[in-house]
Amino acid sequence: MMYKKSNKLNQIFTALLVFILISCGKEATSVEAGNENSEKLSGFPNRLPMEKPNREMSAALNRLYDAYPAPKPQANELFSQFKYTDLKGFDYNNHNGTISRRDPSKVIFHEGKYYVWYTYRNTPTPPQGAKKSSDVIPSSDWDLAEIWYATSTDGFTWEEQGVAIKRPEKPIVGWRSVTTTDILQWKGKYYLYYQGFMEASGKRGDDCPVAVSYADSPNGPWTAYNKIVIPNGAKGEWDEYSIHDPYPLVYKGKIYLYYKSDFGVKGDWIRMQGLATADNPLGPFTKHPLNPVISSGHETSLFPFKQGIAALVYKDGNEHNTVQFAKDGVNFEIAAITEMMPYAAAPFVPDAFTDTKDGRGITWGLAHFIGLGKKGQFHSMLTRFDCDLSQDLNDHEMKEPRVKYTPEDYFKRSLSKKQRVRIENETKNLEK
Ligand code: AAL
Repeated sequence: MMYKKSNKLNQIFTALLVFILISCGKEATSVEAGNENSEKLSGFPNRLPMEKPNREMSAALNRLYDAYPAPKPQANELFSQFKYTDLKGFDYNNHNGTISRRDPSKVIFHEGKYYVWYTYRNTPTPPQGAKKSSDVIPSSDWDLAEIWYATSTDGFTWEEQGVAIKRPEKPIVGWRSVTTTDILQWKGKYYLYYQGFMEASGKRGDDCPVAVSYADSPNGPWTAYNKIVIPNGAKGEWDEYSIHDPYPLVYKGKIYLYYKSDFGVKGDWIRMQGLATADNPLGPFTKHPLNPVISSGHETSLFPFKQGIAALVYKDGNEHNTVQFAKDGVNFEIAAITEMMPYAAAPFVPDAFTDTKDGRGITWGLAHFIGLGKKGQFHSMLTRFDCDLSQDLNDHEMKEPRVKYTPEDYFKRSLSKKQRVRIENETKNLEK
């Protein structure tokens, strides 16, 4: 009996040993599959390799490794969700359209406070269009505007400080409106670049060049250079009419000023981004021969990232809703696809002006929401966004690719009357 028992136990022990060896073997195969020797498998491995496997793959799988910094968003340093917070400290006259704040500058930190500059419009009426505009009636949300600024100790509650750049006297550049500014720190001085309108926006288009003012302190006083510093392009060139959204960084020892232009025809504007570089903040600026350098976007925000420059490209063009990267600051590639991107994002970029060779990235900034108010009360307001596009943060919530929407978020985007009529007609045609 004992022999039988011990024999039985031996059989069980042997079977158990064989099971363990087989399962270890399988585990090794599947683990190996996740590593470099996946060619032993006929199918793509069941664990996503983090390095490009040595095997023939489809265009999509090759792109996963060749086009993006990582094969999944959770590991992609240039992918992020965006979250938003309403700001405290700004009054909008009950959102009746007479006060607007928009197109904020990058945020800087100086002597314990954050600073931001922005387009400030305070007019007796909301915008009335170019035909009805006058010396006091704005044509657009950014017509008859000044550049104001605000400070904050926490980035959420802001204290408006008042005007930084007033509209100069006619015919000085910007006499009609000074808008859409951005900040540069260079050799201990501060420079505000801004769009200088010499006619009400919308007469032909949104036509303007870029001007600049400078100061020894972010609190001013600001001295206007009173000359056009980024001129419009030559007749027939892509940036002939508008130089918008000036966005200076310091890169490769120079001022890299990115900007947008609207071109094409009214009602079918194409928007792309250009680059102009200079050794002196007051110019001369040299436009890059490869301009436009970004094929899409609108108010495009950029920041030093590793050895290159990253860009938040949203709103317009084939490549809207992308984060892009140029390892040379010029030739941008798509690094990530995302959504609910901040409008006119104005990030806090600690190394925007340090001529860094290892840009750390961004985690927050200001932006704007446009088109607020009831019909005929068009205005905009500033907001805060947060994200994880930083080498120094690993916020899993921001790296989650799924943005949760409610059914109400979808139903808000209802069919237009024209679309309903089209659909009804399609149904009627079926019955004939
Ligand atoms: C903004 C920017 C520029 C345009 C207008 C005000 O979003 O692109 O500044 O001129 O719209």
